[in-house]
Amino acid sequence: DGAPPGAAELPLLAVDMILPPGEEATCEVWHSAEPLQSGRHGPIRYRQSETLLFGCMSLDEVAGDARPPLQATTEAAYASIFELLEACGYHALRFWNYFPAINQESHHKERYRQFNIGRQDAFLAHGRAVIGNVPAACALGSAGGSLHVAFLAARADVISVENPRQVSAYRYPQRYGPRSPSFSRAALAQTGDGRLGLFVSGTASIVGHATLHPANVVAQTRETMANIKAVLAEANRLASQPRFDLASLYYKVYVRHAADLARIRAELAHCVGDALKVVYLQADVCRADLLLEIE
Ligand code: 3EB
Repeated sequence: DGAPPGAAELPLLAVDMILPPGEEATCEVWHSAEPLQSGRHGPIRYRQSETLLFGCMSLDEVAGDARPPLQATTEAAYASIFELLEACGYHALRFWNYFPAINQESHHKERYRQFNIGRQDAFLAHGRAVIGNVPAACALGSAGGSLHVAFLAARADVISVENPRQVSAYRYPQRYGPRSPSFSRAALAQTGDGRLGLFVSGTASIVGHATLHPANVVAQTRETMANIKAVLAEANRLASQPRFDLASLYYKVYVRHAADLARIRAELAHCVGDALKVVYLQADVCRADLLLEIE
């Protein structure tokens, strides 16, 4: 009751993620003032305007060949996305990846590493760069269910942003996995209102390529915010006018241990001030020693 006509056609993802105590259930809605059209391509449901396309899919992990099911399913998910983007001429801008047991090992590999292999194989199979001009992303552990991938793509060119404090993720050394993750620290693109939008990737307490402050959640929060600040400075340099600052962002904070939430909240309020717009979720982060990730 009250659902708008065509709601079944809307690209909607329901991700199984635990709400920390005291937090309210949240729906994230991307809206546009432009006319929108719905479409489907394989497992993808999407909605597009002249400037942007948002799509998503949920895929069960199924074994088909010798590859770990998560790796094969990830490759299939990204292959359908790239087919769609090639057909309509949009540029990948930002990906959201959610799947259960992200730090668990199966098939002699951590599942996040299996995911990275499937993702990179799809990039390579579609002739896409895996260094340099790659989209922004995040990858989090859900509480259960399928592999969920959501994405935004832009009609115009996308500008990838890196963080001078961090080794680019696509150049991480092998000790973090046989294939580097294919994502940039942020991406800039024109949005429908004629402005440049900034989409910041999941950001954590990593400097160089190493995790800093492994058991200190307050220090990890502070380091993560220093990284976001550095990404903003780099985005402002590339956008050639200073316009993004910590107070203007919308934050989503993935917290590994709900018990850390009060300390993270206090540190974030200290870094950003009263203008802070934030949603907190409980999720596993893709390195076992990371206690939070902020996008
Ligand atoms: C990091 O900086 C933390 O694999 O898509 C952040 C954002 C992280 C995106 C991804 C992983 C991803 O390496 C983890």
